Amino acid sequence: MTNLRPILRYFDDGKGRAELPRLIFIYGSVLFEDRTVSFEEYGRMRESGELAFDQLPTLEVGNTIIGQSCAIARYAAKQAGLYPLDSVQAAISDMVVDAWRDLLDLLYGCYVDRIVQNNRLIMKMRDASVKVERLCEYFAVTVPMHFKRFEQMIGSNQGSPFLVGPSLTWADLAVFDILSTLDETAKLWTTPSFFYIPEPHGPLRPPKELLKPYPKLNALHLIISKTPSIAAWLQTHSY
Ligand SMILES: N[C@@H](CCC(=O)N[C@@H](CS)C(=O)NCC(=O)O)C(=O)O
Repeated sequence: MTNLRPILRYFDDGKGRAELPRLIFIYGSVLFEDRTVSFEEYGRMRESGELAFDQLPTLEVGNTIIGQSCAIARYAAKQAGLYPLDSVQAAISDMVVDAWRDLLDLLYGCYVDRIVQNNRLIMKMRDASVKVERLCEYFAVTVPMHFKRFEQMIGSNQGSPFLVGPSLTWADLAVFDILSTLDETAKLWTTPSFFYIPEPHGPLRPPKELLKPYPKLNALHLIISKTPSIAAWLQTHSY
């Protein structure tokens, strides 16, 4: 029998690459199952070959396993009615979500190296001092470069508070997700999580002023965080 609700699977250590599909499903009132996977369980799943590209997140839709966070989010956006129907607007929204993924890839890249070991592609943790050095560069250069572009996109979108077209799309939720992740008050920087660096090198959190220069992004963040379904989700699942 096929499962009617899609099942999203991800590690149990926070938001990461699974939060965008979650936000899209929640915003669009699409029912889904949110399952956390322990590291032991992940190892077993990887060994059995059931994971697309050996990684998480995955989305199980009926008998099909979809991998890759952008593909999962795009499927969710289509189900939620948040994927633009116009081809050009769709491509622009894809561009924003690809940039969201670049930002996450580069953030994860501050913490881990991907290497081949025992004939397997694995993630190897960097030393804490290297993590700190890379994160400082990420906050100083990578984030402003991307945020400046997002801000310009809203600025040239005919008075709309959103990135693409007149109404909210999955691209806005992607930018909301990365803004929330990079908020210096997010608890993921100071409590045990993938992004937490313990003493003596940490905890390290994004600089206070990181999000200040982007009034349109901050306004977008406010609109989304006040949406009742998202506000209710964040109350029990804060960043
Ligand atoms: N391009 C993939 C990357 C997925 C990815 O790197 N997943 C990580 C967790 S954030 C993972 O499964 N790591 C386990 C491993 O590779 O050992 C996506 O966007 O979904």
